[in-house]
Amino acid sequence: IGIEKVTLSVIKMPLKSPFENALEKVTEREAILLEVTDNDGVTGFGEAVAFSTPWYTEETVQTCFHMLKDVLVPLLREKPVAHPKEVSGRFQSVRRNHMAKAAIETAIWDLYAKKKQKPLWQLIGGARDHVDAGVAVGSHDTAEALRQIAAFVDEGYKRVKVKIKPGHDEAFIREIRHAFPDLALMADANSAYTLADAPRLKRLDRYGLLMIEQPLAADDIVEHAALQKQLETPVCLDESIVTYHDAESALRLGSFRVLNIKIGRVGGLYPAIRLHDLCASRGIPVWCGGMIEFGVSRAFNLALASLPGFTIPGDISSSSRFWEKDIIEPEITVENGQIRLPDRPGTGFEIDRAYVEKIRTYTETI
Ligand code: OSB
Ligand code: MG
Repeated sequence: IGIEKVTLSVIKMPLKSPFENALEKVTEREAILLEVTDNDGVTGFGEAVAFSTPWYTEETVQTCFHMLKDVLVPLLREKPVAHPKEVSGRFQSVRRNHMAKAAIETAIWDLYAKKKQKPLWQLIGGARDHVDAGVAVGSHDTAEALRQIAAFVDEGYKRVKVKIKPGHDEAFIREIRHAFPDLALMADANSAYTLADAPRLKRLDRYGLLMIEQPLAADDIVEHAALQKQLETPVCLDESIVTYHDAESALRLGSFRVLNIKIGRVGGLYPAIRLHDLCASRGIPVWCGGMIEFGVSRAFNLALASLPGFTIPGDISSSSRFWEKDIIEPEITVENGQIRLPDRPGTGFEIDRAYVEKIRTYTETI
């Protein structure tokens, strides 16, 4: 695969309703849509999932744009790659910048799968043709969260995640559990607690949560291990695990019992598959995390979640969860709590180019 051209488009769209967590209230989403054309004229699409500001990780839309244009695409142009698995290795000399790397790496996977005339999920060893749908609720208002959960349960979602933070945890969870006694429910703290809060987190044990996601610092694995020893509820890591080495070290320490895998956070689809394989070999269940993303990134999440170790429903929701209209055709829909994997080549979705032009704020071909 030799790269002929890469078109970067910054797109921007308001969310249907604000998505709030311990760190940020997201009301509008900016992202970079990336189209790669190879020297046979085959194209692939990727999406950079960094936000406008660096609240979730250090990357932003602008840092991704710079890295892609000035560093990563030039590295790929030095010589062709035979397989998309090689792309993340080609970026070895570049530290971090995982979302920028993932944007181009995934585009090459899409392109490669199209060349092979195969659905991406089949190419990577997907084990199921449907994935269970799960959803994250981004409201700290109890009445509003209950209303949203009821609607999502009605739509068939099989797992619901809510956001907690100090002062907004036990009473909130108690009310949700009271209203939905059998719901597969979990809580994500986005690193809002410290180890001193362990007694307070311990009180959540009685609500039968599937897990508590990233309770402590975003770069911690040591204190999470200490916390896990005190909790019955499994600890799931998100922010803390960005490399394979992070996961190995955290497994050694016992810092988590479940892993959230996000393609953007870990630097690409191949690094995500390797994390899946590592966890599978240790009997650790994984699920696919979401980034309030557009359909291109969502489509890669679907393919990833078809792997056998993804045994817990992830943040894998319909296009309509966040958007009035998504950028892909057809849109992703949930039926009976599941999303069907496409049988077309690549990720299996087309881009609505006219619509992308409408919501585009900047574009450049390199
Ligand atoms: O912490 O998992 C997170 C959204 C943006 C950034 C980080 C996170 C989230 C979510 C929702 O929790 C994911 C989604 O449904 O897209
Ligand atoms: Mg999270």
